[in-house]
Amino acid sequence: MPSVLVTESTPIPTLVDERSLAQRLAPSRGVFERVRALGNEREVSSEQLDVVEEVLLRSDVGVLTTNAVLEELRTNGAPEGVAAAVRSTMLNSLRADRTTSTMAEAGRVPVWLFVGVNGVGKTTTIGKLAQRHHDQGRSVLLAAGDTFRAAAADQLEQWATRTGSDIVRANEGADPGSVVHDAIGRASARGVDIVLADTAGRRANSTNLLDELSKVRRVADRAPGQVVETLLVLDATTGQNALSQAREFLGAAGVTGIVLTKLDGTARGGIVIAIERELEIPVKFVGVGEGVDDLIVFSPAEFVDSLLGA
Ligand SMILES: Nc1nc2c(ncn2[C@@H]2O[C@H](COP(=O)(O)OP(=O)(O)OP(=O)(O)O)[C@@H](O)[C@H]2O)c(=O)[nH]1
Ligand SMILES: [Mg+2]
Repeated sequence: MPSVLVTESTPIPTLVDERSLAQRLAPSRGVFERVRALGNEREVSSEQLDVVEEVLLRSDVGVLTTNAVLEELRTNGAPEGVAAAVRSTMLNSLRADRTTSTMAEAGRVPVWLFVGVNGVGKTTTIGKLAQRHHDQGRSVLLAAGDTFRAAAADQLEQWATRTGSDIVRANEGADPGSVVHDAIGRASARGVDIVLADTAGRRANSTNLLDELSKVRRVADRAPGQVVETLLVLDATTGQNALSQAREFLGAAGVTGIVLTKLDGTARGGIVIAIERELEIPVKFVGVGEGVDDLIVFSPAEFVDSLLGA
């Protein structure tokens, strides 16, 4: 059994945000205002096409989707309004299967592994998801695989306390693979339903972060563990940088889905579409605030409506 260090920690305050998704995404919605204001024309003027192009590019939707929207408007016009035409073309580019798995083979413990560079919101996302799993009746164990600094495990422990989850942590500098290994052993012995494993976003020495993640992943995927989701966490406020970061992680980590955080803090919310289309990995959750409830299962219709709806 691992040695579990238990420390007193201040609980994370409960922030309840009653605002609608459109209100939370107000900065991104603001960018689309000029498109919402365009009328319904059988033929869309070149001035209107310019507005659409400028708005889509400003919102970081990406060139591919922008061109698809312009093509649609040139070919079919906008009998139901430009906003409606843009809405449906954007929706068409978000058709990925975004189901998540919480089931492992018989006798094995399902593991969700979280990867991404530092500061993107991995630990916060784990806390929010721990709550979500609890609400769905699952017991949760958090694995503090970020051993880069002691504060990382402290932060995860606050979320464990807050969400009533078990936690396995080790001292700063410990081998992340062995923390995850111990966590899975404990979860298996106790019949825990799911393990959520945190990882570091940086390394103290020259050892390659991606090599370390591959190693952690191998350990986590060995019986009695089974990695059923590897979620790459990206910060929406970093725009196109998030895309280039993602490309580095994809190969090494076997990513099954993306969590896009801080969508509430950017006017470039269209990055969701660029990320999914260019990486061909589904966006499974989006973060829209710092509170425990501020993580939503990504729903294309709800998202596009919050930008373009009345
Ligand atoms: N506004 C907003 N803030 C968020 C969201 N998700 C995370 N944050 C904040 O982003 C900051 C970094 O989050 P962490 O969860 O510590 O990030 P991390 O990836 O674990 O970082 P490292 O442990 O340094 O690798 C914290 O202040 C979080 O509260 C979100 O969806 N919206
Ligand atoms: Mg962290």
